Amino acid sequence: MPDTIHVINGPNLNLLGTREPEVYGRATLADVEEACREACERHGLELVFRQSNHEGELVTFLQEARGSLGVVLNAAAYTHTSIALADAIKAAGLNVVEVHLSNVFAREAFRHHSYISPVARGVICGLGIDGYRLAIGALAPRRAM
Ligand code: CA2
Repeated sequence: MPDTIHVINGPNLNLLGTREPEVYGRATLADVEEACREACERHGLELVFRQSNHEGELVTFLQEARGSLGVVLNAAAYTHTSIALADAIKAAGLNVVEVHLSNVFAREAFRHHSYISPVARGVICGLGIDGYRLAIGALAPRRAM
């Protein structure tokens, strides 16, 4: 378990690549998973990759990530609304990197506030699918070359 990274995706991200490519790019969620798997393999880490449209299920996923190396979390719209997800991160003592495909600060004002950021170790936004790779690299233990 200590060498596992959990990548957790929130509501509507199962639709990636089907609509709004100008905002979210053309990659599908399967492409995101493949990129994460490659990044984890490069660092010798196990990957658990999950998506849910349901807030409570995302809370369960976070609880199940307890004891892992870290979590890459794109909570999608729940980023801007969910105290439950923030509480779950705190309660499980998780090392979380918050990721967004789009630059939320260049979008509507309601996307500028995040309940996740104050309980995250770091935040990456606006870099598309690369954000997930960078987050995995940030969570991976540094090994001597
Ligand atoms: O930029 C991101 O990654 C977001 O987390 C995506 C969320 C949005 O609510 C956040 O503010 C920023 C929305 C995900 C919706 O995904 C779609 C995928 C394809 C088509 C339409 C929506």
